[in-house]
Amino acid sequence: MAVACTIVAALMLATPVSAGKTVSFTDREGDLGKFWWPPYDFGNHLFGDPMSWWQGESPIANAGYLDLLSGWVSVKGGEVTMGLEVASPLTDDSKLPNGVAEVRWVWFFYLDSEILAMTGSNYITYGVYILWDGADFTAALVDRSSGSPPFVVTYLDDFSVEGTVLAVTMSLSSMPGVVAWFSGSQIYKGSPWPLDQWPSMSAYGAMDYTDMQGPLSTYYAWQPMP
Ligand SMILES: [Ca+2]
Repeated sequence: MAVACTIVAALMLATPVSAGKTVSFTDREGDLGKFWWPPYDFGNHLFGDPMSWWQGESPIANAGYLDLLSGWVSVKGGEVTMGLEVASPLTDDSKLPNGVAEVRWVWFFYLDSEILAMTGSNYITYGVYILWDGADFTAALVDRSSGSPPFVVTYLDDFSVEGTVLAVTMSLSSMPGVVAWFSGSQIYKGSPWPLDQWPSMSAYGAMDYTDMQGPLSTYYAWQPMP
């Protein structure tokens, strides 16, 4: 009986996998505003050495909805779904941290397979964003394949923010040739840069980027596409 139950459970677990392909990651909890440096000396920081972007206890550091715990990209048929799980739920009562104008949760997609070895371009050809100005959530795909602004911004209807999970679904054909991705959360004080322009680092804060995974050979923790 126990064996039969095990087989049934295995079949049930196998079902979602056979319905599509997924690549996922996990990330430390409580690491907002910290960057876990790669295994070589970079700016005098060695692997495992968390560098904080600010000093002391900032209210931003308590915004758990910016703290990534896991994320994934799934491909099924012609659609790609990307998700992020964060540490604290987003509710009707959630507020932006003091002094923050906008929050962005992002999935960056790359065309260059060499990026996985950090020998090629790190040009972010496609970016998918969920944006929150403290009142409304929107989602958008930014296509920078032209190489120069104004870039093509497509607002996406098929997205969700439910508790601790944010997700976006869109056509995979909107990002032809992508081979790698990683995720992060960002804050903007003052005016966030317009999505159709080059990213501006002024007023920008990188809150949480994917922890290094597996062989720690890259600056960022790029994942392969499913
Ligand atoms: Ca985290």
